[in-house]
Amino acid sequence: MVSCVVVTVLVLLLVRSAHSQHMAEEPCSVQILVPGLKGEAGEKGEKGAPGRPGRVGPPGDTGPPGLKGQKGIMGHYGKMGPSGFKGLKGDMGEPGPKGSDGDPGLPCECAPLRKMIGEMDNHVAQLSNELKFIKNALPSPAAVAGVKETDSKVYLLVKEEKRYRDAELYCQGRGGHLAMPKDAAANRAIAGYITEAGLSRVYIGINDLESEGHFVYVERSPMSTFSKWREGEPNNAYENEDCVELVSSGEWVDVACSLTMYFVCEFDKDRI
Ligand SMILES: [Ca+2]
Ligand SMILES: [Ca+2]
Repeated sequence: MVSCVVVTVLVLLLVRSAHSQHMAEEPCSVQILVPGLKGEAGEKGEKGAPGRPGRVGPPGDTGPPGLKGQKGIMGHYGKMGPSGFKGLKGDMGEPGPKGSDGDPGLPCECAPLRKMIGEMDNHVAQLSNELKFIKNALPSPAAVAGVKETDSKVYLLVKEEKRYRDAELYCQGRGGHLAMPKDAAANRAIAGYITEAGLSRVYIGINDLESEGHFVYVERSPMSTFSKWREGEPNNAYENEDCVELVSSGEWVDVACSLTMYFVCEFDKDRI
């Protein structure tokens, strides 16, 4: 009913003269709306709300390189690395200071023990000396077949071929002489030694260099009563045999001193 009234009012305003008779008789039958005349421009409205942000634009061209930045601060410590290889053993340090005296011992019947300990101390000292001697006497251990000792002597078999004089010089350089078997036991010891080493002959410290046919020990002491010449020796063959070799049987043979062969040195134990 309200819409009919509004429509009626509008129609009456716009086409009052032409249709006033019909409108009065049929109030809601006319449905035609006709636009009115253009009105005057309204007042400018208020500024609208800001629009939505536009779409992301395409990437720009790469610009020229920028200046180098400042050095950064130091980073954190890195992780600990794996262990290195074991180093070489260091030199032995200086001996430490002498320790304080120990507590006094308990009284006991230790005389036999003390004697035994004293003897052991002597043995140790003797062995230390011998070891020192051996180290000193063996500058080239590969050349030495070994060391043999009797009660009073140490024998050294040297597997370097030398002439008689050079062999003696070698032994003298180590505090000894070419071996001088002055009794059967010493002769057997030396002969056994060279047999064990698989050798057939070695120089020993006997010669007649100074007086033909008059043999002496290399240390120039006169010969003892002991001798062990092979049958037919010494024969001074070619009038040129003034030195002596000992063969594995233990017998002696005079030979030329210019021959080179292995030799045995001897050292007095009490001088080691
Ligand atoms: Ca001779
Ligand atoms: Ca001969």
